[in-house]
Amino acid sequence: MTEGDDIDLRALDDEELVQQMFDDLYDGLKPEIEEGVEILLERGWAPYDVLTKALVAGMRIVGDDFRDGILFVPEVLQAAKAMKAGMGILKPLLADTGAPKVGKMVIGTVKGDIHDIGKNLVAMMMEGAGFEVVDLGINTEADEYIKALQDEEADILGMSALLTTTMPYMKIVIDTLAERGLRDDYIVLVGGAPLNEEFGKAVGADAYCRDAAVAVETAKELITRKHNQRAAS
Ligand code: B1M
Repeated sequence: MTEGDDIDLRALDDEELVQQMFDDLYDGLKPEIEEGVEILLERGWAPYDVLTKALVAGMRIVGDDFRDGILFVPEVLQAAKAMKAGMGILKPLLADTGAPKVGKMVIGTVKGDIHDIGKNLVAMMMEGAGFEVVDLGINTEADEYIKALQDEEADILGMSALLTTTMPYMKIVIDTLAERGLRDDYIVLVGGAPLNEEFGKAVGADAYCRDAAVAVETAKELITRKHNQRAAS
């Protein structure tokens, strides 16, 4: 019997339920997180709000305690699994908008890095906004990104990094694109918790995206600009 079994989640009001979901995520209780997500949806919450206000906000608490040495890798892995289960329920709701396809993105977490929750979220939101997404997963090498961009005739390269030790790899990918004369063929977007605007500029990306919603907005804006430039030339 797990801790969450004691609590009737349906008896809680929204605020209490979200607090309880923070605790359940912290404790890596997958079934409770799934139930919490279902309840919030039944109560009319928008999928994006469930994602950001319950799951992403809860993961922030996990991250803080991981940083402070209160939680360790096995616990964080459990929390990540619970988060992914919640995201699994939200994915079709965020992805199935029926919007016409506006462009194609190849996305992956860079070489040496296995964090994929943020990257998955970006992929989900991009799909929801009408982009086709080719997800290369984690630990992605420059050649893999470039091969996928060419094979898939993609418009956008999205790279994610969560570690200060792996984020410099983004520059290697962008430099490799440039060496092969391909840099200007693609819009390059980068994101991940340790990055910032300045870093994005320094590695030669077109934009740094703070979160998945910004990634969607930026992708839309830059792809429209690209289409307009093509039409004018
Ligand atoms: Co890791 N980890 N971790 N970890 N982990 C961090 C990143 C860390 C900050 C924790 C901490 O100390 N507070 C720290 C990095 C410190 C640093 O680099 N300075 C850290 C560490 C040290 C490690 C290990 C080295 C630990 C160890 O083994 N000793 C190890 C590394 C393994 C490796 O990659 N080689 C490790 C392992 C793990 C787990 C496997 C346990 C697990 C990952 C599970 C998984 O992803 N499947 C894990 C987790 C879960 C985290 C934290 C707690 C949470 C990350 C997360 O999923 N956040 C994290 C702490 C933190 O970030 N505060 C931490 C939720 C997610 C929604 O946010 O990914 O930021 P985020 O994505 C956001 C934006 O950044 C943006 O949009 C998303 C949401 O809207 N975004 C993009 C992300 N990618 C984008 C791409 C884009 C655009 C936007 O492209 C266009």
